[in-house]
Amino acid sequence: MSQSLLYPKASVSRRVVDLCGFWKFQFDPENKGGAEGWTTKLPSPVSMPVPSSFADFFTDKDSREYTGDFWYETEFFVPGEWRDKEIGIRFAAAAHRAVVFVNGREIAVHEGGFTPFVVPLNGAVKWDEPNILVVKCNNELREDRIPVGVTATLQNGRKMAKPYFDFFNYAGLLRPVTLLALPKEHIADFTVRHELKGADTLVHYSVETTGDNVVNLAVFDEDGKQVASASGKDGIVSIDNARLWNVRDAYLYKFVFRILDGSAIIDEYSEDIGIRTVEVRGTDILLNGKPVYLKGFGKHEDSDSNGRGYNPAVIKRDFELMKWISANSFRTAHYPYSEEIYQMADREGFLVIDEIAAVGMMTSTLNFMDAANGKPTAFFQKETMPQLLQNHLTAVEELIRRDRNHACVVAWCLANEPETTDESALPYLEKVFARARSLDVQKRPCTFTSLMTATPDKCKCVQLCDIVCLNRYYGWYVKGGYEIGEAELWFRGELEGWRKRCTDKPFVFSEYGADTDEALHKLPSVMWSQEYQTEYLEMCHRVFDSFDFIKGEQVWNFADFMTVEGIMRVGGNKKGVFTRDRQPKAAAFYFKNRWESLPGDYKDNRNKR
Ligand code: GCB
Repeated sequence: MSQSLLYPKASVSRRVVDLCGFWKFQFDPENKGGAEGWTTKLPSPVSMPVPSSFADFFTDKDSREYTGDFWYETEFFVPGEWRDKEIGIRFAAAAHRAVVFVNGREIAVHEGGFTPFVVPLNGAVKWDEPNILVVKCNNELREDRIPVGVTATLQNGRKMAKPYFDFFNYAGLLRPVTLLALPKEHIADFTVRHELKGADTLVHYSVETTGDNVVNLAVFDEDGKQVASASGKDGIVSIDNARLWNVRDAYLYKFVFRILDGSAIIDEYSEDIGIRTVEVRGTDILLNGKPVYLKGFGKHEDSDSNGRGYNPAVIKRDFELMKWISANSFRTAHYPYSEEIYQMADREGFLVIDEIAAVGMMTSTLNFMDAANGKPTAFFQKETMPQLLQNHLTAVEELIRRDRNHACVVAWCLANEPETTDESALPYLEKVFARARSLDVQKRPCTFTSLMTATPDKCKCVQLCDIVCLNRYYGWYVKGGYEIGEAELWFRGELEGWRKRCTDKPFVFSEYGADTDEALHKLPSVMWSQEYQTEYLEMCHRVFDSFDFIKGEQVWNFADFMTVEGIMRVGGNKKGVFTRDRQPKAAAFYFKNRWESLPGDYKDNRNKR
């Protein structure tokens, strides 16, 4: 069971119990929990909601900035009638690492704060009795783990996170925790790959189970009518006149997988699947063979009080705002998001560039400051690289296994702004790209986002990308304010360079943006004012509109978000088109106007090849 990352769903054969609620919680600054028996009982806990990030609940700085080990405790009950089942606890996300104890016994360790893991429980639980679940988490940043940073120890002995990235290091049991009971023989995983052959739609599927009984697949349309079926662990279903999944026009078929013993159902698992193809051809991104232009955002999972904790209300609001503004896509900067976000994107027809938590891959301790100056940091030459690569590859596997069946996922973003100005990045990233390509049966495009200083003459790795994603800040970090006219010339100059270097790839602006105070209005504009944000965006779009290989714009950021404190940030990063509490800045109305008027296949180049 521990291998299965399938979303927890009850069915005729499966049981799911939600373990969320208030748990006990305690910081362990002296690292003494293990020696003092906290594995069965926390000595002086406070209550803590699960899921959540702990940082923004407390009123003192030591708690907000807390870095080190912290412990959770709760109780759960396992009914005796589950004795013949395989049972486990599923953590949807424990940032950044966790050790799990049941009734005092260590039963699992997991590294990586943004992907799920299941802890098998048989053998460790007491049936028909309460069981004690204790989780030791740790949120220290290191150069051999993702996201990358370091942990400093202050003179008073307290630890402090020094991220190489520009978002607050929120941590904790960020997403739901569930108790699962599955039949011993169960569906562990499956993949689907879609093929459009004239009027025929073929779905190639492959199911992994823990036994040898027969597997059946039945496919139902949205009215509940069965439209196809097949038998066998691997096979093809053909759907006549299939309604394809499209941008902002989603259609989801229900795929029901069953393990059967004669007519008896041993296990049943179902998933809503959108049928579509995605590919890159020349400078086009094609969905179902038709070009698409990405309009949208780089986002964060970030909200008031709950930090990076799962927040269904904010998820709902974000999708409503994205629909209102006429966006069609977003990037999950800078880590895999909650599974429910991809489910909603599937349902609403949004295109997602799915990013891994490989962020901070250059030594840069002050938000973005070092990243902008171009000074080499020899990041990929550090001795921590072999270990970092191992963790990175495991994270790629977990990301792709978790998300590969979502129609919304149209590309994998395998790193944010790695230091690709240095040759040493190439062998590292080659391995990461090779792993991703080998795991995705849909062969979705792979990319990384390119750092500002990795210009066409300096980037050593862009050839790995199927779509080139540029993070560029001309008019903000480079030549901002009154110099914006020069910024535009520099910007155009760089793009001319790219036109020469990559003649046959689509480009997407995965970041561009200007910090903006929601209360500041200035005539004439100055940097930080709402007027400047719009002028800056107009300049960027003028540039994008004049290069036909640019196939998308995802502005940084959807909403203001929290970062470390410091001279670069005023209460966080303010590049949001919306405020942190999800209200529009002036730029939101500007975007609405622009995106409503851009056709879905804007810059269709097919007839020019
Ligand atoms: C970037 C980073 C992003 C930052 C952004 C900024 O290039 O990828 O994490 O928040 O710049 O606002 O500086």
